[in-house]
Amino acid sequence: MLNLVLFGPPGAGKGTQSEKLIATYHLVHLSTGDLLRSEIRAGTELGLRAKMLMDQGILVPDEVVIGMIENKLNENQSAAGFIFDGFPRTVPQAEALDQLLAQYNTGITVMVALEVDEEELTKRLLIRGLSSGRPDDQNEDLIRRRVKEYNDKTAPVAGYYESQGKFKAINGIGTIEEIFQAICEKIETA
Ligand code: B4P
Repeated sequence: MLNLVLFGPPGAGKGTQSEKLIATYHLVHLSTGDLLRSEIRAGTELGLRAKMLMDQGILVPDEVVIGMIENKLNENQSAAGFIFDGFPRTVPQAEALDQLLAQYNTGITVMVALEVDEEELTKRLLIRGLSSGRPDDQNEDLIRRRVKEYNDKTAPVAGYYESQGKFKAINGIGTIEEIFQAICEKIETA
């Protein structure tokens, strides 16, 4: 079973690369950003609460996203593996994921971190904001807030996987195909 954590700051290309990886490795895609946006579209109570935080660039509480991931793991028990995109975003989320996977006698195979500087992230997200309609992509102050939230709360997750010998970093600047090939190489040698 291949369980991949795709890691990196907002706009690093996690969603973009996930689409290519799913097609190659036949993994189930679990994106907490996508799951939260679908709750927002459905107008659920969870979605309304998440929207208030996401529109300010703030992380949604751990128990909310852990609960969503638990449901998805239960629904996909015969999967060949999972790609975790945008999750875990805090160390408690990483610990909870290990506990959930242990129930299925499995664990994370490898974490691949996409490294992209803040100037490039801001540029990409502002461009996406022109067409995505995502409120969190539409102004530079909010993007800086998201990057700060990443540096404060999410960056330590890299150390969590490093201490398990599962952390691999790649340069997230280049063509989508070049970055895809670099991720595949890390997966094949994991
Ligand atoms: P996410 O939906 O996870 O979004 P993201 O970090 O903005 O994007 P990603 O890295 O996937 O970028 P993409 O490939 O699209 O999170 C949104 C919000 O949800 C968070 O701020 C938070 O509030 C909440 N949330 C989600 N998960 C959570 C969790 N676990 N805990 C708590 N809260 C959570 O790429 C961005 C752009 O760059 C695209 O336009 C793409 O075309 C472009 N691009 C990609 N690769 C490129 C390349 N190589 N060169 C040039 N451009 C490229």
